[in-house]
Amino acid sequence: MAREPNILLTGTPGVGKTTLGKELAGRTGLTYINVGELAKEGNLYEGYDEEYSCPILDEDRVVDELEDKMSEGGIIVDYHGCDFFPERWFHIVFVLRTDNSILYDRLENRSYSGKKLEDNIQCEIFQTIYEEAMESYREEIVHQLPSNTPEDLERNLDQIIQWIEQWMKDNN
Ligand code: DAT
Repeated sequence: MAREPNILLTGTPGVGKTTLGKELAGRTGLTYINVGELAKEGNLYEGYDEEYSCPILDEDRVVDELEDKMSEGGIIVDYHGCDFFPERWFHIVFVLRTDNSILYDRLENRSYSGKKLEDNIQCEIFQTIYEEAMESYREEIVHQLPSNTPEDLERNLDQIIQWIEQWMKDNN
């Protein structure tokens, strides 16, 4: 069977990882995995964060759960963090970026408010996830993608699909 790359889509909540990841999977046949959903289904938590009113991800169990699939290849992983995945898993990392005012509206539409909303906007302003990605992976494989408009989405899809095709040629 042909080798396929593993792709990480990361960035602040609301930047469009799920939208891009599902569409990319649909167009390429790669498998989309949403780590938030995976954790919910498997109850892969290790406690509860009172401040943010959300469960705390059990990162080790998430990694164990994904290990076999990742070693087969052809996986698109979507998560708003990236420092706990084994570096060797990913052939390329995309950090989606959204302008603050646009992100604000998207998160409000998702019923984020108060501290949770403000903290996520700050996360984007301070490019927290981009820096996390640059610290966790080789800089050459980390790419930022603008994710503000439907045109951005199409451009990102085209660019990633081209990259996948080239990777497949080079590795098979
Ligand atoms: P994430 O998975 O990063 O939390 P999402 O895919 O759920 O983000 O997208 C959040 C919202 O923004 C959703 O209503 C779809 C919309 N959206 C995503 N990408 C977009 C884009 N490039 N242009 C316009 N809207 C977009």
